This record gives sequence, C-alpha cells and structure tokens, in this order.
Amino acid sequence: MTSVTNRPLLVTCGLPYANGPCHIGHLRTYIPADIYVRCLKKLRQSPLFVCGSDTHGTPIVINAEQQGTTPEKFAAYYHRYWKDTFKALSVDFSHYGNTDAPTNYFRTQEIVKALQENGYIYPLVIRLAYCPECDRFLPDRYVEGVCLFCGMPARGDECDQGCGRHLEPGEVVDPKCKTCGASAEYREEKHFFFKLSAFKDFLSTYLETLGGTANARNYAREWVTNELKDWCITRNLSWGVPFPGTDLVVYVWVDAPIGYVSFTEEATSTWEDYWKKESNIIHFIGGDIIYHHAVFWPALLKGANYTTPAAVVASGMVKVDGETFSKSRGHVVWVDDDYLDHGFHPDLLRYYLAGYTSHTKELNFSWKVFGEKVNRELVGSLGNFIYRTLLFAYKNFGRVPEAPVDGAIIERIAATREKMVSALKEYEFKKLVDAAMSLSDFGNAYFQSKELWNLVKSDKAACAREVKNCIQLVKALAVLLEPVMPSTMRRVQAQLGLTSTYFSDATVEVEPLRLSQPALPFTKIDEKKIVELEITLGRRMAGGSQKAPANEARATEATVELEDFKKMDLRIARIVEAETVKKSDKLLRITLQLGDETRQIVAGIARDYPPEELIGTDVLVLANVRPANLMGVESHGMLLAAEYEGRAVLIRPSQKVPSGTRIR
Ligand code: B3M
Ligand code: ZN
Repeated sequence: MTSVTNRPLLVTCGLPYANGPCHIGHLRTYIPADIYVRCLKKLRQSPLFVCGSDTHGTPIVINAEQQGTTPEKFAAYYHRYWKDTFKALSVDFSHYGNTDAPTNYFRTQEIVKALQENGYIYPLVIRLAYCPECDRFLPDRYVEGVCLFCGMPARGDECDQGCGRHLEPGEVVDPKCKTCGASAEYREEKHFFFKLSAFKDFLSTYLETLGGTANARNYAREWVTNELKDWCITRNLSWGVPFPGTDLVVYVWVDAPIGYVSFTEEATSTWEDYWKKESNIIHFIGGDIIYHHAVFWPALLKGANYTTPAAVVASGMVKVDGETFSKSRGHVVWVDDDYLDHGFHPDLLRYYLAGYTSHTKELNFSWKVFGEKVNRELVGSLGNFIYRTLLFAYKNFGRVPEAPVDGAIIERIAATREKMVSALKEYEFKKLVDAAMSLSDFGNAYFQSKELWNLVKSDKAACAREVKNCIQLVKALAVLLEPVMPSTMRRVQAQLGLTSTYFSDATVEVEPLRLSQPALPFTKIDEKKIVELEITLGRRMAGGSQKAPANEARATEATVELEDFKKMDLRIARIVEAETVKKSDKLLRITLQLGDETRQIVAGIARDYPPEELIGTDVLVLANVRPANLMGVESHGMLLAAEYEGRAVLIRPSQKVPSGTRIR
C-alpha cells in the first residue's frame, strides 16, 4: 500500500495459464493478493481487483492437440475451471476475464501499433528452428534442445532447468521438434522485435521508486544494469492475437499482461483513470516472472504512453515436503484432488498459506504442518477463545452483557490493528496473521486469568464486565481476521449481530444483543486424515509421476477407442446393505448384489443419500475398477452418479432388471 490513497487503485494477480488445474504453488499469489484487497476495503479504500485466464502460447496449443481438441475449447474449459476455483477459494476478483476476448485483441493491437508509431518495434530477419518433417517453424515449446548460455536442457523460450534465462528464438542449441522428435534446422524468417534496450535509462530510474517487495526490485535492477536485450514479439502460430499486417501472432508475453488493461476496461468505463493517468497499479505475481513484470512490462507500457505500475509484489517459491516443486516429478499438491475434494474448508488453507512464512520466502508445504497449524492455532487458540467466550456468555447471561469495555482492552485491540496495517504496507502477511493470533492468545489467557467460572458465582456484575471484555476481543478478531478467513469470520460476526465490519469497528463497543447457542468456528482435523494425505503425497513423489488431475480427462472431448470402452465391466447392482463409515461424514460402506456375487464398496455419497433409503434400490456400477482401500475399508467397484450442484445423483435403470445385468 503506498501512501497516496486518493489515486485510483488497481490490484492484479498474475494470470493463470488456461492449461491445467490449480495447485498450491498458484495460491501463493492469489490468496495473499485477495487478503490484501479485502484489507484495503476494510480500511475504506476501493481497489479494483482484476485477473483472468492466460489463454495463448504454445503449451496450450500442444496440449489441445494432444487431447484431440482445439485450443479454443481447451482454453475455454480451463477458463471456466479457474473462475470456479477462485470462487471456491473465496478469491474475490472484481472481474475475471480471459485474454482470448475481443477487448484484449483490440487493446493488444492498439498497443502494438502505438509502439510501432513511437519507433519501438523493428523488423529483423532471424534464424528460427524449423521442422522439415512437420514442415513448419517451431515456436517456443515446440522446440527442445540445449541452452546456449549454460548448456542445460532447455525448452523453447526458457531455460527452466539451468540458468533460468528467457531464451530468444535461436538461443536453443541442437533443436529438436517436440511433436515428431526430428532434428530441426534453422531457417530465416522476418520477425518483429521490441526495443527493450532503448529503455535502460528509463528502467534504472523507474526501479528506484518501484514499490512492492524488495526481491522484485533487486532482481529487476540486476538485469537492467547487466543485460537488456530486445525481445522478439512475434511467433509463427495461428493461435493468438494477430500481429497487424502479418500472418504471425503476438508473443503470449505481450498479450497476457495487456490483459490487465483489457480486464480493467471490461470492469469499468473509467479504465483510463487507471492506465492513462496517475494511478496506483499493484501487481501480485510469482517470483519466477519478475523479469516480465518489472522490466519488460513497464517498458512496454512506457513505450505506448500508458501508466506504469507502482508496485510489484513477488511471492517466494513453494516446495513440497522439502523438494522443489515440480508437476512432472510429482512434487505437487493439487487444490481439488488433494484439498477441496476431501471436504477441507478453504479458510484453513488461506490461513496456512498466509501465516506460514514471510511472503517473499520459500514456503515448504507439508500436511503435517498444515494439520498442526489448524489443530493448534485455529482450533486450539482462536476457535477455542471465540467458542468458550460466546458459550459462557450465552449460558450465564443469554446476551452480550450491558457493561463498559475496559480501556486497556480497547488499547490492546487498537495496537493489534496498527501492527496489522503496518504489516500490510510491507506485504508481510505472516506478520499480519501473527498480530491477530497473538490477540487470540491474549484473549485465552485473559479468560483463564479472570477465572470467570468462579467469578460468575461470587460477583455476577464483575463477571459481566469481564465477559464483555472477552466478547469485545471476539468481535475484534472476527473483524480483523475476516480478510484472511472470510466465511468463517463472517459466521462469527453474524453471531454477534455485527452490521459494520470495517477495521475501525474493531474498537467500537459491541452492542448488548441477545445471543443464541454458538457454533464451533473450526473443527479438529483427524491425525489419521493427515497421515492418509501424507501417504498419498509420498507415493506420488516416490512414483515420480504426475497423477493426472481428475479434471484433465474431463477437460476436452478427447475421443476414446471403442475397444477401451468395452474393457469396462458396467453392471446393474442391487444395494443390500448400507451404513456410514466410522469417522467419515462423506463415505458409505455399501454391500451390493451383483448376480450371484456380493461385493463391498465404499462410496462418497453419505451427504446426499441416507443409508436406509438406499437399501433395496438398483444402481449402476463399474465392477472391474481396481480395488482400493478407503479409510481402512476395502472397496471393490464404483457407483456411477451424476455430479449436480456439488451433489451426487445416482444413475439407476429405468425399469427393474436382474442384478448383475451388463450395460452395453
Ligand atoms: N500465465 C503464468 C506464469 O508464468 C503466466 C502469467 C502471465 S501474467 C501476465 O506464472
Ligand atoms: Zn540456461
């Protein structure tokens, strides 16, 4: 947060590629950015918060090709996916667009033309990898080879395993075609370059005052002092924004950041206040794309007479169980398969990611630490304080007692709020969370030290005052922590009947209203569950493979051979027994009659079907799925159900047929 607050304020997040599902690594950008924006709103500012899907570039074309679909359909699927995922995680953008939209085509071409008019784009005949077998030029990810600078294996436009450099076409040695494997040759073709080198002086000055995190500034400075090369900004592809007057498209790293502008245009008619006038633009990004945001992007904006960003906030990397994050090596935690699908509340993950370590430091994800943080801090401290306070007040007074709050309590809350606001200015989300959590610890100690359970008997009026103090602390926590855990804290606010929840309200005395039976804000995570998740992750990491995320298959209308379909043994079965699996609120243990055979299966439908209603009914099962063990119960077969509005809807035959009947 910069000190100038009256300027139009825009916060953005790096655009996820519409190329695959969400993993924990992504969330280090989105969750802190969302917390930041929510805090600003609590401080009565009105930031616009935009993001969108990055739909262009060669990886998307290649993946669509491999799945037998078009890049449009492929990207459109993931665009919807990301939109839904952000919603599920309470990441609340003012607008979420996508770069394959007309607004972005228009804005990209307009900016390219402005750069041309201002003399920052020039044509150049260059040598490009060309595959004689496929008979085409090989842009970016279509080519693999060796990095010209460090000799490590490199793919397309980046040296991802070596020096980390952005690679220009022609800087990959020994190029091979990624599609057919043939050795590529170099051929000459005319392309267009952006004169990044002309911005050296501008960038040196610009970086002196760039806000955000120091890692972004320092990294960018190094590049600007050492090496600023012009960028080739055209590619031989048909997927992307056409480069005016050619049959090339614009390089994805041009039209992707321009998405920030076009999404603002889609969000508000006053978009020029953000991008053409003095404004306050804050980019939240991952630490691996600093060069693009703090060097290339400001130069591009400057060259086209647009407003340059005021701050770049770059998050540290994520490790998984001590290993460098890598999807291909299985060092990955998927947000759907590994987290949301297990019924975990998004607020727990938001808390963990924001409060684990400093924003710019490396975060080592581990289920064990996640479990401990949830159980010790959220359940043991925060949840415990909120619940015991509200329960004690409800039982002994039936209401928020009518008594003044101690000045010392109000001061303690004000000091916490101040710490949080200064942490926010430094983009230090851990400090922000820590400040609130120490208020929670203070609350617990206070409750304990006043021995309210004795005081209520000896001096009810004195007890009422102390209860009021505790409730004031609960109110403050519910207000101050709402940006971190929005839905959980809003539930607590509702119990106190709070209507105004700005940060300034934390020190406003809570109204003496009637209380109802309070609800536990958090529930403990079973140790067994954590062990189960650790095992799954351990297997994936040992297997060294990327478990295909469930959505990948659903992504497209990939075709299936009839032979493959015939391998599935689909049958009608009759449910003869059903009961809930112990310690699980999701799973049912079901016994099926399949002709002469009886089978036990475990199905995750306990929330949608009471067991007693299932007995005697017919269902459709995949009988030859590999047996699995779920929560210690063997499952041999899979029930087929439609997924509708988050519920399972069982598929049943339209008339009675004998159990065991095959489906064709
Ligand atoms: N789509 C994702 C990445 O490289 C890329 C970000 C674009 S931000 C304009 O992290
Ligand atoms: Zn390299």
